[in-house]
Amino acid sequence: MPLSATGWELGRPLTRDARVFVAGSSGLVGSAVVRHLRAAGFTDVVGVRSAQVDLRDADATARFLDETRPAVVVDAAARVGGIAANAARPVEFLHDNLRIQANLLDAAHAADVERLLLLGSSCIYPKYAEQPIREDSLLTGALEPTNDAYAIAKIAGIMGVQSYRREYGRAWISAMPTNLYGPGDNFDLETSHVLPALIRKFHSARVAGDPTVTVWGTGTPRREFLHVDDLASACLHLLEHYDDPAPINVGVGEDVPIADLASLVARTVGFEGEIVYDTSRPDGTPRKLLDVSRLQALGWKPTIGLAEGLASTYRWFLEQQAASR
Ligand code: GFB
Repeated sequence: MPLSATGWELGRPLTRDARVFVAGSSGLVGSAVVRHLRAAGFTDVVGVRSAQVDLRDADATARFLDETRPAVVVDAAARVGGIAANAARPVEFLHDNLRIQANLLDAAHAADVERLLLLGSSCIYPKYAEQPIREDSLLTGALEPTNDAYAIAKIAGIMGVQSYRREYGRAWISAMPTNLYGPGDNFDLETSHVLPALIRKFHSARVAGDPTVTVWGTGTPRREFLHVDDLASACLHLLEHYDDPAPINVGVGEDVPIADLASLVARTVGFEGEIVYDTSRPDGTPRKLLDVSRLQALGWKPTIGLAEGLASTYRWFLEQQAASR
């Protein structure tokens, strides 16, 4: 098998008894990564709740990694949120994510973690980047103001991985997923991302018999949506097939206008009323479709289409509603 510049055997499967620490294991992404690794035969997958180990605390993080000594770390821990949460709380989105990433990378190096995958976001790219967005467009233009604090933190995470490769020869990588959705998502109407927010809005309107549902913005921005189980599959594929300093995009290669997403959610939920737009709410970046040709060249592609993924996420949402009664 070909060796990478850091000496990593590209294509070598990870041994299934390797200890893998998934930071953020109870979140949307982390829980999907844990599910996928266990289904793939990994027998020693470790997670930790932030109540047990606050990754913003450097000493606690260093102690945990020193005690756990994983061979692999997947960093799916972050303070995340939709356009409204990012715009309202830039300090937390900047500083919490900077601390989590710096603490994890430093602790992983001290614990001699041989393989690490840091997850970022498509919002790291310039607001008006050429579409579809290639990884080398990073830092070539101004960021989208509604989420520039989070974007800077995630860009710093990429730089942290690249610095540990350069200074210590670490076979560590970073991946930039597009907008994600799926089981375990946040459905809070103010802090969530658009897809779960619309599921909740249309569901509540149908149940209450409301005549209209309000969608933020103009409905014209376009977004690409990747089911989180597909992301988890891509994470394992990258851990076994990718070892390059450049971040690598993870997406489905097509996007939809928010208005079309709203209609699809209405149909999925069974809402037959009217959709109205609140243009006092921000649109955010007009488009952020990722160029996923480098990932496809590694032999990976997604398997869950938007309509199918939306329907299964809605079923999960209904199960949670029933369980919480
Ligand atoms: O998913 P979202 O909150 O974040 O918003 P971004 C996507 C688009 O959906 C925006 C519209 O144009 C919103 O105006 N939208 C319509 C809504 N109705 C709603 C609604 O009820 N709730 C929400 N949240 N949006 C995020 C970044 O940007 O992308 C994060 O803020 C992260 O940091 C994530 O990078 C991947 O897609 O605009």
